[in-house]
Amino acid sequence: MAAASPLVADLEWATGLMHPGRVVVTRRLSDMVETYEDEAAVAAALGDDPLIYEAYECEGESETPTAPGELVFRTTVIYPGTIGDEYFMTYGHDHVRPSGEVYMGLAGHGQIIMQLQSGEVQTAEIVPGRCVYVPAGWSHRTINDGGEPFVFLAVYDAAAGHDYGAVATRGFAARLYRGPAGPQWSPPQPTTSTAA
Ligand code: PAN
Ligand code: ZN
Repeated sequence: MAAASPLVADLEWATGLMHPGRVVVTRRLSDMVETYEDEAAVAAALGDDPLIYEAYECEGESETPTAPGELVFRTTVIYPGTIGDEYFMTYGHDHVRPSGEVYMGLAGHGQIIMQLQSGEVQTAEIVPGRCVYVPAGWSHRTINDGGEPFVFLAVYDAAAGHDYGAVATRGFAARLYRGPAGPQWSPPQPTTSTAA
């Protein structure tokens, strides 16, 4: 197999846009109605069909690599908003080929939920500059619980593949709601912070 070519791109931290870059994911509410619990709120919001999130990759002279051993880097912007009491979030997925991933916050405020097949859940807040390692085998979803676009960078195995089936079937074991005192996990999750 021919060697992949080096890629160079500039990131706009506030928007996630890459230069040169291209949109690789666009999800509106109509693409993910089953994600939200409040069916009446979904039905009411479907008229406007809000843009929930987009993802970008850089555009090089060659294709995005897919070979094992190569890496892909991608930015995601989740727009601010709620459907009922749930914040705008990504669909969430598993990697087809078990492989880890590094997330880094660039702008805004969000949270990530990670879940093993056993049902064990871990959550973490993501703020600009914070890195989260998602080990192999953990399904993952990110949520914008702030009032600004939540932007992050993800770096992962080019051969990882994205499997949305398990998340579609069993969802995640915890949901993040907009509560009177701010974002609230149900069931409650321990507050995660960086190691001291
Ligand atoms: C991310 C996600 C991105 C969009 O780059 O693919 O945030 O989320 P969904 O793939 O769940 O729609 C990542 O985790 N890549 O592996
Ligand atoms: Zn992933």
